[in-house]
Amino acid sequence: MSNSISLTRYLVEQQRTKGRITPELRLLLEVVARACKRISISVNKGALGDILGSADSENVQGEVQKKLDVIANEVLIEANEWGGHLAAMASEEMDTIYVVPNRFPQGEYLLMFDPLDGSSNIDVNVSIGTIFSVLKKQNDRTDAIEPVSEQDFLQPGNQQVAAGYCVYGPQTTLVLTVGDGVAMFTLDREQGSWMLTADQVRIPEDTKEFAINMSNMRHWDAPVRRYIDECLAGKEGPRGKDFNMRWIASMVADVHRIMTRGGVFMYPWDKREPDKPGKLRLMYEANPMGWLVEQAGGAATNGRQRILDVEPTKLHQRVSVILGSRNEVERVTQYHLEAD
Ligand code: AHM
Ligand code: MG
Repeated sequence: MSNSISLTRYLVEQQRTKGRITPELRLLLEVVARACKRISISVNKGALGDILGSADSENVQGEVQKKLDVIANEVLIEANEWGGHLAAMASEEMDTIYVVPNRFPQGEYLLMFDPLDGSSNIDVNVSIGTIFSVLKKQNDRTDAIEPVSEQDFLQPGNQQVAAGYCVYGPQTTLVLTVGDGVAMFTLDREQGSWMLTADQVRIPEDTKEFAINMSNMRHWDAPVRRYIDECLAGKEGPRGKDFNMRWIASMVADVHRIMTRGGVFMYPWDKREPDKPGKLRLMYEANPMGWLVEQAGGAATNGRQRILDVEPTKLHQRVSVILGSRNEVERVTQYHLEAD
């Protein structure tokens, strides 16, 4: 690792030397990173920038939007719509896909994002983030008469060509994979550039730390209860070791901790909404995080199946999420399979 490698140089090497990404995808990722930089500036202004509080609107999931949800969504659209690399975008904050307007050239990539993850933490000055996932339009229909549609987005996570997140915390860090492991870039505010600060990140296979919203315990399914009960039993229990717990309520921040020192993160299905498979969204939360975690040697399942193999049927589809240190994820998954 060297602290003199910028994101631009990293991406150029991924394109030129490793042949992993096309020039178009490289430019697209540069633009996403630039948009994250702008969001980071807004986040940092806080109360000085009129960005706190609610926006008096609701998103497609019926959640009240925060001003910063709306601002971050607009920043990402405005930054990405004119570059010529994209056919369309989809976001947690938009009901339907956003097709690149006719006045701009259409590219072959599809960008999905959760512009501001962990919205409940915005006003209390706790880490939040942006999550993104890039797919390629299948059977390049760029010249076809048929316009890009939601159907083009409905590809499993194993088709992603890039995925990442940016965490706006004590430092602003961009974490990225293009299928060549996971790289972390820290924003150098004086230079205005993203500098490589970790490459080939590895998540330890074992852990003594779990992340779950314990207030939902009474709603969980038996396998999740079993796993957490065993962790809580500590040294005296079947696991023979004490566990620690963390819950930031920003998936980005919880996943970032796991990327840094291991752990297991769970937002499982629960009985409050039996018809929904979970709270988190497959396409722009679970898939990008799932791929990043796998690229760092961890695992990500919905309790029964690899997240990346879940076939999506809807843009805003939800999914049960268990991800992080491989051996723990395999254990929770095994408990689910045994209970079936
Ligand atoms: P958001 O995308 O609307 O911010 O919601 C997703 C967030 C995750 O970041 C986090 O893990 C979870 O919701 C927290 O949920 P809860 O408040 O139920 O603990
Ligand atoms: Mg989110």
